[in-house]
Amino acid sequence: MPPKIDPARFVNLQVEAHDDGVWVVTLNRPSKRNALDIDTIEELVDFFSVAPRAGVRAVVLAGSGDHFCAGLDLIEHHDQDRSPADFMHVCLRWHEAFNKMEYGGVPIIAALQGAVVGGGLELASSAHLRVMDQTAYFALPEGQRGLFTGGGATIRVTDLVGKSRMIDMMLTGRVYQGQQAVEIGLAQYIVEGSSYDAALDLARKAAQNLPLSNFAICSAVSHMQNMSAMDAAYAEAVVAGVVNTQPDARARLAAFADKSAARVRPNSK
Ligand code: 1HE
Repeated sequence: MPPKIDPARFVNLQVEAHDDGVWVVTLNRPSKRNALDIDTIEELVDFFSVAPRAGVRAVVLAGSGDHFCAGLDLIEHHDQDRSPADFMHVCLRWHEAFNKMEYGGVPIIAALQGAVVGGGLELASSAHLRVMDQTAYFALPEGQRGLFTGGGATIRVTDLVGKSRMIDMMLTGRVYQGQQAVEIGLAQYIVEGSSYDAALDLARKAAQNLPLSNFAICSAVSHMQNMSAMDAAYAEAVVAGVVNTQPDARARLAAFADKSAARVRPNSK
């Protein structure tokens, strides 16, 4: 029996099933600007551990209120006065959650507004696509707080923007927003209206692909990035062997052959 997700189990996240297998996961501590405390991280681990086996076809990841996420819960961190080993284990739980997201095979579209900062940017960069509205801004204020990134920014944010920009953001607290944030790769879409509506549209579109294709897109690409070119080419061939012969693809290929399938055309002007 495939596992089921019970939305009532979640407290710091609001978890809702929509139609077409699209789920919406919303960070739900707006009074704390959705800062990531340990309970929220555990709920993310929970949801994203089960989602790939529970028929979830795409996820919109959102934050409630005016800000997507203020990063590490600095008050919890201050109050707990953690030892190095304690904080290492905190970071390992963040990695558990974010690796489940990036490598889980379920498309995740982040809907961004307001602050996407520190660990909030680490969370957003674990999604497969980022959609920002006009209020969204990105920063890594760790340097100014006497901290360092611990939730994967050195890997994922560097992947998005490159090493020099990443170091600049950390050293100087540089903030990116608007079109420039898209140009440097922090977001893939910027919209005039609600980033949530736009992310939901993209999630619905992605959910129409066959799940095995999406699994490969949202898992294999990341794994292959970690391999040598030789190994990645080999792994790609193996994944394509499985995906491109899946029985569910036959109907789509038949529709192309009998000319009933949509053709790829340029966007209308
Ligand atoms: C928080 C947090 C937080 C707000 N942890 N409680 N992240 C940062 O350095 C970002 C810190 N936060 C901010 O810069 C601002 O709060 C915001 C730009 C996000 C929002 O500003 P604003 O004016 O709307 O809100 P505020 O008045 O600053 O905060 C409202 C409440 O949210 C307040 O709580 P209250 O109980 O006094 O009302 C704040 O304490 C609370 N709050 N941000 C805890 N981050 C694995 S390593 C990752 C490393 C990092 O992520 S470093 C963190 C970087």
